[in-house]
Amino acid sequence: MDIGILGLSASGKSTLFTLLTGQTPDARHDAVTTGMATVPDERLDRLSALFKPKKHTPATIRYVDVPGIPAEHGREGSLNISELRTMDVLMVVVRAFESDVVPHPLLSVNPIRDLERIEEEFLLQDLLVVEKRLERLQKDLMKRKVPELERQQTVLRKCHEILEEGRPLRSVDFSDNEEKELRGFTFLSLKPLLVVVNLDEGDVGTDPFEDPAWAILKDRPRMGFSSACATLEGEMADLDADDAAAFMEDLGLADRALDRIIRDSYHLLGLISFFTVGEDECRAWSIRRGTPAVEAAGAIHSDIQRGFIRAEVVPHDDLLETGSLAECRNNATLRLEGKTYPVADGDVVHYRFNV
Ligand SMILES: Nc1nc2c(ncn2[C@@H]2O[C@H](COP(=O)(O)OP(=O)(O)OP(=O)(O)O)[C@@H](O)[C@H]2O)c(=O)[nH]1
Ligand SMILES: [Mg+2]
Repeated sequence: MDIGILGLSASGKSTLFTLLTGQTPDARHDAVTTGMATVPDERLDRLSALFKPKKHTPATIRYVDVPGIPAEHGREGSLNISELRTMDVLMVVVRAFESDVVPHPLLSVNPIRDLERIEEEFLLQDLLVVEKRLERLQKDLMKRKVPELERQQTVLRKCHEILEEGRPLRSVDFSDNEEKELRGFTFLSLKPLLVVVNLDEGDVGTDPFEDPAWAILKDRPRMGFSSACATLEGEMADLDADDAAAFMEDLGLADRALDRIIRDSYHLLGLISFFTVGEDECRAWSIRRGTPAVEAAGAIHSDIQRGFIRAEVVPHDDLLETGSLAECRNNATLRLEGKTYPVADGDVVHYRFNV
């Protein structure tokens, strides 16, 4: 599960990547760097405060810093396509900060224009893939009718129409079967998209998306919208927790922009968390929404999945309220669930298994 960070050059991608992951990107121009970010979760923090475990293990997600899209002479070069195709979510950093020291590659600051350029590039790349495949299919189907290929042709024709209209594929509700057909093509405009506006220092605390110009873009499904001022976040990262809190209060900021970006990323990846608790470790595990209990066990260990007997499940807030698993057993907030139970976000799960 990877989130690719992309955008025009000098938009602040690497600065944000470092703040999110603590990793310094490789300085080589074409290098790709990967780093992990911790998913902030106050539910897990509260469970750890209750159990005082030896180990506290939050969920993590992976970011990939992809080299910038050059925009020389007002025209961007091609995207680093092969890197982006393997990503699950794309995070586009668009620049809203002014700087004489670091000129914008297009010489003026306009985040909506930059986002639209990148989205156009996605559409173009997807269109190329669709057209090439449709051509091939037509040839093959002339020779021999194959039902599978005909199905693929139907879906790709639909995609072609959407892309020609200038709409990203993620804006369409495909059926499960259609989605299966499309999976292998790794279309860029089908991937969930997180837009991060890198704010000017002077605009910290304002919401850039209130500008009506964002309205059409904001209506699109499977997109997230966040903003941060990378330089300010960098300054805050150097402060200790108390000073950072005071600093944020001075600026009237309710929460950390980086935390919001990570939470939005997690959400766009389609992930939820369940917890395991105890004196040894309190830990968050990432699964897709709707994952059955037996499969979720596999996130912890394949033995637990293989030897699954039952899952003991209690919502985290019930556990926090009663204060112990034993008490939850007594008051029946702790339930026994079978293999098919879809684990819910925030469940505390204790597996019984036998191998
Ligand atoms: N004033 C200001 N400068 C910023 C901000 N974010 C990044 N910068 C500066 O912009 C320059 C480029 O930042 P990077 O993070 O390297 O940008 P990038 O998008 O990774 O650039 P490429 O990898 O070359 O495409 C650096 O000098 C940063 O210090 C910001 O919020 N405000
Ligand atoms: Mg960079």
